[in-house]
Amino acid sequence: MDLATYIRALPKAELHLHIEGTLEPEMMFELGRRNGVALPFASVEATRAAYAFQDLQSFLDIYYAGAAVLVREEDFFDLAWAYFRRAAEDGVVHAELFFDPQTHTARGVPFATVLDGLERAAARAREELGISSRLILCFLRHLPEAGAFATLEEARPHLARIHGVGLDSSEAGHPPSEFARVFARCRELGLHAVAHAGEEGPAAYITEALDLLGAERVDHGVRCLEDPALVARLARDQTPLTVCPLSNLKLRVFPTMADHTFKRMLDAGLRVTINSDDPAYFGGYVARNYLETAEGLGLTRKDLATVARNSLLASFVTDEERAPWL
Ligand code: ES4
Ligand code: ZN
Repeated sequence: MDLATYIRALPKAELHLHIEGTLEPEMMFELGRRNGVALPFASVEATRAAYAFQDLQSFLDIYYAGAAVLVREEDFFDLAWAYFRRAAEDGVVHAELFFDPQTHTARGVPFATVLDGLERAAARAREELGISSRLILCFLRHLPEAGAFATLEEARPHLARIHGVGLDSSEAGHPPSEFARVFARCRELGLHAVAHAGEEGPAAYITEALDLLGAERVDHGVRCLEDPALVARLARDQTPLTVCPLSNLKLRVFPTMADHTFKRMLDAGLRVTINSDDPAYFGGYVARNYLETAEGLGLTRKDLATVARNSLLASFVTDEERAPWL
């Protein structure tokens, strides 16, 4: 069996996936036409050509511009349904999807429109593809705490449909501490908590995410190796880290795959997982992330099976739901 086939056959959970980051240029143009939203690109080809990023911010500028074509419930359905179909091909049995309500409500799209479309796709994925899923609402950290609190208020009537909260967008200069109060409120409401930390920001932001936000998983977390005491803590507690190797290359966190710290993190006994982040922008869905990481860092099939198993253990499903996958 070749390596790509082996990887696809591993049952895996995808835990770090921004649904807005699965918007392929073809769909971007189709929805733009459908909704009369003009795009800053001349064609699908010109769009792909513009995906040469310098850093996280240069990506986010394009990512938020693209998301403007998402207007109606069926747009969110089409987006998420396309993702689930693609994920099924990669052997994903469970997905925990991030969504960024502020990106949409700021344009006048109702919170419920976003949620209804995503949920309808999730229900169909469960039924037709056998993929279970959860929704994780992300607060945009480049916006003030008040915006996060306002978003939580909008989410309140829908909390039965939202499993957790996360923190994303521009990391540098936006430490987790700024969102400690809103995360405390979310945890009181029974929501799970995760946060992007240690992607471009320092290891200290990972510690803050754990101590001040109560993060149960760290999204990215690749800069943890800069703090040996933090690594020891993450290993002791088996805190899951949702690493996104192709994202890290596209956003120049590491110059080449050979420079990526994933293998060192795995060898340090950390509960690392592999995820696609924003696959339409970063050049690969989850199985390609596994494959390129394995090829670049010499991961064995046993390593890859450990990583896939980590993803199932790190998901927010109940032990009952998890049992058949393990
Ligand atoms: C993101 Cl790669 C990444 N980092 C932070 N925030 C994000 N939102 C979407 N993709
Ligand atoms: Zn991310």
